[in-house]
Amino acid sequence: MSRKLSHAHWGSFDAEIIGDRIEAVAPFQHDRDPSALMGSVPSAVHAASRISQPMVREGYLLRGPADTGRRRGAEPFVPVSWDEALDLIARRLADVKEKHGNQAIFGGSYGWSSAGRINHARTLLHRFLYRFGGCVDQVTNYSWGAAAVLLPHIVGGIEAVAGPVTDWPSIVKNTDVMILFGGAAEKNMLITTGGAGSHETPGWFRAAKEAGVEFVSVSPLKRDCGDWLNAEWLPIRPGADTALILALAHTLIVQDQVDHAFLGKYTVGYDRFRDYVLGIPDGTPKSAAWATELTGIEADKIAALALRIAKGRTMLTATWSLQRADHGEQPYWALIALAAMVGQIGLPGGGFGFGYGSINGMGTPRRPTSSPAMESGKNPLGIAIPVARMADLLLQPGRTIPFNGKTIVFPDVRLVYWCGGNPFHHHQDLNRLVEAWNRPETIIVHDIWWTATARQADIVLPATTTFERDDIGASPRDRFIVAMPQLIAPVGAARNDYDIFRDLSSRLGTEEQFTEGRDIRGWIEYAYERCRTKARAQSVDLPVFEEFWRDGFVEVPPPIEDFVLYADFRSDPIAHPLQTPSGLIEIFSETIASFGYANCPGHPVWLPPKEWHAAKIAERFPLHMISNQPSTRLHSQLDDAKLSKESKVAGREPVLINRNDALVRGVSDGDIVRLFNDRGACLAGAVLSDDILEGVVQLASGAWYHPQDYGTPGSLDLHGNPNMLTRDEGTSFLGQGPSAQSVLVEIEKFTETAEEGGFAMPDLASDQTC
Ligand SMILES: Nc1nc2c(c(=O)[nH]1)N[C@H]1C(S)=C(S)[C@@H](COP(=O)(O)OP(=O)(O)OC[C@H]3O[C@@H](n4cnc5c(=O)[nH]c(N)nc54)[C@H](O)[C@@H]3O)O[C@H]1N2
Ligand SMILES: Nc1nc2c(c(=O)[nH]1)N[C@H]1C(S)=C(S)[C@@H](COP(=O)(O)OP(=O)(O)OC[C@H]3O[C@@H](n4cnc5c(=O)[nH]c(N)nc54)[C@H](O)[C@@H]3O)O[C@H]1N2
Ligand SMILES: [Mo]
Repeated sequence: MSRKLSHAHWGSFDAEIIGDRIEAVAPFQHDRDPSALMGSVPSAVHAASRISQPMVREGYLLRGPADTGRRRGAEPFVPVSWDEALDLIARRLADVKEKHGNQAIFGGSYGWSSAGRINHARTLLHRFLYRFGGCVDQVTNYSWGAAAVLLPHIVGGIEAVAGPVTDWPSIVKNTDVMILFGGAAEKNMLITTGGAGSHETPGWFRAAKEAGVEFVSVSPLKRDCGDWLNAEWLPIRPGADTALILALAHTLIVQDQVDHAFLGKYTVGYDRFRDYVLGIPDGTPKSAAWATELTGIEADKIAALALRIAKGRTMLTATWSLQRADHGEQPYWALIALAAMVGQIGLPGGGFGFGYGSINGMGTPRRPTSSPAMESGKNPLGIAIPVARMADLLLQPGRTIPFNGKTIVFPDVRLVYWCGGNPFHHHQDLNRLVEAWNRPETIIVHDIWWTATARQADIVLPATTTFERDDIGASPRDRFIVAMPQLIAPVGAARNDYDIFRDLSSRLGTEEQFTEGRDIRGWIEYAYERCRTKARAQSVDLPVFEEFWRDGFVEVPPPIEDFVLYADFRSDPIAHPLQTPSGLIEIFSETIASFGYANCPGHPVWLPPKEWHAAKIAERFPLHMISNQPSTRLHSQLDDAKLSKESKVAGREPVLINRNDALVRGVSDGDIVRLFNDRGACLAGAVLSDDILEGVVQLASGAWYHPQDYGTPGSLDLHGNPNMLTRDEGTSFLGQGPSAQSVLVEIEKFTETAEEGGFAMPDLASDQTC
């Protein structure tokens, strides 16, 4: 047996290896709060759902892209050799490029891939395709797509949502109360992009509590704040946060608690916002009483909260989920306006910052040294769609959509190449995606497991996990850089994405540009050394590569001083202006107003979501479904592994239902239920609870989509993927972010004989081997 340190998005761990198997894992010695997710690693790596070798859909192998009667996902796959598969892909890419140009190749390939920064699947696909003339790409992200577009207009950059935000030492020492819109669920703190040597966020929350910081959790779900935080729970109807924030602003105005000196010196456009809040242009004051109707929170509680916010040092924060909703720009913009009215932006422990409760490492002290990374370079085609408009792109070639003041024209996509993401997990309205996915002539997917995306491809290539290759892991939200030496031989015929793309590049005449003469190990050393040079410029001495690789990790020392977001700007707004047109915080944005978008006007406004409890359609679908991040896996990763499998109820993803809602529907704990609306339906396993607001149900994202009939829109998902039900519409014309959280459903007890709910292996044609 040997023992080696390794690393994943859910943290670093020691792996125990016997032969070519990872048998067990143990926490990394420096991790303050190791994540239980590591316990799923052995079963995931050695799962029966691993793709064993390259595969081609039978109809595609026989008829190629002319195969119009294709039934992706329903037909058998034929195993082929690596050479056959790579020759086929190279031929097809060259063919599409020649006949239709690079704009017919969609290589956006959104997805988290794995924590290794060199074998980063999506980056490698981009690196490969950009050297082949480019591809249609995706910009922004599913996590905070609306904020990514909004914040640069309002505060001149994305720091407030991506980090660095005001750090925890500053909060622990200075904050009186922290208002958590969307809570701060411990489950979310298990994860960081690029992984974490140490999970520090839970510890910082605890330290803040011990230092006397008070917490208020505004959320429909009680468990969005663990009991350990002793937070006051203010249950709110999903989608109503903007109304609450406007009412808090209204209370501050009528109670004369507004910091006019701050507004005058650091902001523009407050007067227009104030008039709107007072109801001058529309006759509707956004008072606490007005918001009670919308939020379900009593007016006196709203007024008391406003006064509490104004009284001491207050940190206002919201989870990223709030902006993954219809008009998701509004709660963020409104919260910034509220923070400006309170006047504490740029003060220690005060102001605002998003995502403290969304991901591990937000606010963890970290020197601004760079992380090692692979580079994709620039897309020579220069065409990119907002990330979540992916099904629109495939369905509607030639259509134009507004996006952040510009117009995007959808090209005619013939070939889709996905590597490191799982759209049949992450995209909204999966029935619509099935329809869209049927359009392109060729779909190529690299994955490790038979996810629904791999299963619905024409050509499937098996990728190694990070544990089967050398790599390096790091995150800007963590102090550790971690060596990721290969632990075991590749499982089956799996190959590294890097090697696959190198061999494809070689067939297409771009190998030298792709590799720049380096193999994987060469890139790891190069990336580490570059990072070391940059660190030196900031007086941080990192060991040489050999030493780092031998020791397995390096810890970048924490900064000496606390970090306070916008402190420079506050100290001198002339010398340190924000990168906005005015150089100030834009409570009213002339730029956004000039776009003329009714769904995102020039200042924060209340715009009711199309789907929520007060919509007409609630008569038919009265339950608001939250599809949040899962506690037992990372998105769809590790679903077919220990922790996630153990959490299933009757073989389905658990759905949390308020006890009263269950009672009137005759649903008991452990029943299989059917969730449905006009877009689709899925099964799930009922879990009854009092910790969820009445009228709200919660079904975590990430259960592998397993329809009764693959490739057929409208088919029932047997396993519990919430994206069967979600809406595939942009947050607004500004951000065009995903709006998964604004969705209504109905639930009924499922009384038919249920088929198997979990993973389903695709059929493999048995008469062919490679
Ligand atoms: N309803 C609803 N939907 C949501 C959300 C929500 O809140 N509600 N959240 C959204 C958010 S915030 C996000 S970030 C997305 C996440 O969506 P994704 O990032 O697409 O989800 P993952 O499951 O992480 O998908 C990564 C895929 O890459 C594969 N993979 C991992 N490592 C490698 C590798 O080295 N090589 C290759 N080739 N493949 C690899 C995994 O097997 C997996 O299939 O989901 C979004 N979807
Ligand atoms: N364990 C685990 N952790 C993860 C991930 C994972 O897959 N697994 N994914 C990571 C990723 S990619 C991301 S982007 C982040 C996402 O981080 P978040 O977006 O913060 O995570 P969610 O779990 O989607 O949402 C947090 C909570 O917001 C609440 N909420 C939903 N709608 C509303 C609303 O309208 N109003 C209010 N007030 N609250 C609402 C829900 O109850 C939900 O539990 O999580 C990261 N952390
Ligand atoms: Mo995300």
